[in-house]
Amino acid sequence: MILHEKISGVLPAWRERIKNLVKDHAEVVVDTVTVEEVLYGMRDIKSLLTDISSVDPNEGIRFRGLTINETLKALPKAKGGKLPMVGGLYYLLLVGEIPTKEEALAVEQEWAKRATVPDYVYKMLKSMPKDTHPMILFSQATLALGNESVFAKRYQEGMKKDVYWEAALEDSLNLTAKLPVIAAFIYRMKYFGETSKPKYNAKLDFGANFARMMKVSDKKGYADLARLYFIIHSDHESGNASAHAMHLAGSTLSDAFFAFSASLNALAGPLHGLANQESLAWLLDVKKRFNGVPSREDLYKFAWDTLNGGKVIPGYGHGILRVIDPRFITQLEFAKKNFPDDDLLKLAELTLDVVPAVLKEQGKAKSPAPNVDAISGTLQHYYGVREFDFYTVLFGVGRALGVSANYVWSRALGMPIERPKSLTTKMLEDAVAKQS
Ligand code: NMX
Ligand code: MLT
Repeated sequence: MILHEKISGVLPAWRERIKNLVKDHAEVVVDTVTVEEVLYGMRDIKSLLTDISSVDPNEGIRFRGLTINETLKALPKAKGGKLPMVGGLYYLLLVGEIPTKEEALAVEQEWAKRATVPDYVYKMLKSMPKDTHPMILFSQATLALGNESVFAKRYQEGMKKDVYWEAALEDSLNLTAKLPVIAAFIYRMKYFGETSKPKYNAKLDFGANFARMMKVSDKKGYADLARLYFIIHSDHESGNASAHAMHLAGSTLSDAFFAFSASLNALAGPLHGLANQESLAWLLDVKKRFNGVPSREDLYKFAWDTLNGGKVIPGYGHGILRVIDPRFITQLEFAKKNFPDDDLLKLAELTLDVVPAVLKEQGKAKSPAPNVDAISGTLQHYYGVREFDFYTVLFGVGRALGVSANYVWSRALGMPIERPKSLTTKMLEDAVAKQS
């Protein structure tokens, strides 16, 4: 299998680099820890290693060194579409090189071979109460797939540490192949009462398959939106909650299914991935209240009412970004190109004009700029996916690509169990007293 071959090729030199860092430079200081950082979500402490992506606070994401625009330009395009194959992105994340068309297609073919979801997963999903949140269903299905984990089985058989990554890669390919099928099944079952199993078509790529299985391709272009969506949501370095949750669970040698379920459980919070559902709900509330796109003044007042009600304005602010999220800009450009006259798009643009000003006036948020979630729902809404409590599942399908690539590399580089040290309040006060 091509990914296995390619990673095997680059791995020895990478292991050597890590070995040398530990052997010769173990005591070099990379960062210091302040009281604020201990008390404030460990925000800026540099303490995680990843080569899959990195985020500069003033620029945004780079996948293996490439900005979003460079990534979209460099990756081979899907047949019949304007955007790249998701398989090419997975190759880039895992291998660190831009794939040829054949290499991207080889990943797509691996997925097609592995896309069958076991019957017991469908049965389990069908047995849940109808009002279950889609993220609960999605996380449960992911966890259930662990029954087939290659890693767990080989570990029990005494697998050697230096080949953990091979089993991790097998599990990651099996997991990522099945996620679009499970997500589409949850969508059709929950909102349309359909319980037939979606069929993956080996002649189509990941994005086109997803569009077909969701059955929302009434407007042309949903396959391209799916490709764009999964690519830009794939990774955001290692410290965000969903990536970190997967890394932490995986560091105990939990298999990729356990670890990804943990990742989804972190993504499901309103301060993280669930903000995409909240953000569209907020825009729709505005539209309903003012019977369409309001005036700037009305929107300004509405935004202040949200803040005065003790709520956050979803889709705005960020843990580390200090500029407009480039993932927001990419989606805005896609929307302006494909449906410039949409009312919700106009409202999202007006919000971009008003909300940062309101947040600045309030003076609390470190960044008043929009993040990825401020507009992703607007795009889904246009193409007919209007059941907004489903949106975080879409985020999860994309996020699986990055966090599973990290999971494979963490096993390949022999990353140990993660275990930071905690302090009591008294210890912290003592540390302060000692230095004052
Ligand atoms: N609306 C209202 N208040 C905000 C917002 C916002 N959009 N963003 C930050 N603040 C507040 C924040 O609640 C905090 O208040 P307090 O001191 O009372 O606790 C203060 O500003 C300082 O927060 P920051 O240091 O700027 O932000 P932090 O790093 O703690 O949190 C987020 C980052 C993303 C959780 C925060 O900006 C937020 O809640 N945004 C809205 C939810 C959202 O869009 N989340 C999705 C993020 C992207 N993703 O996909 O994960
Ligand atoms: C993400 O994509 O994970 C979010 O932007 C949150 C983050 O990076 O902290």
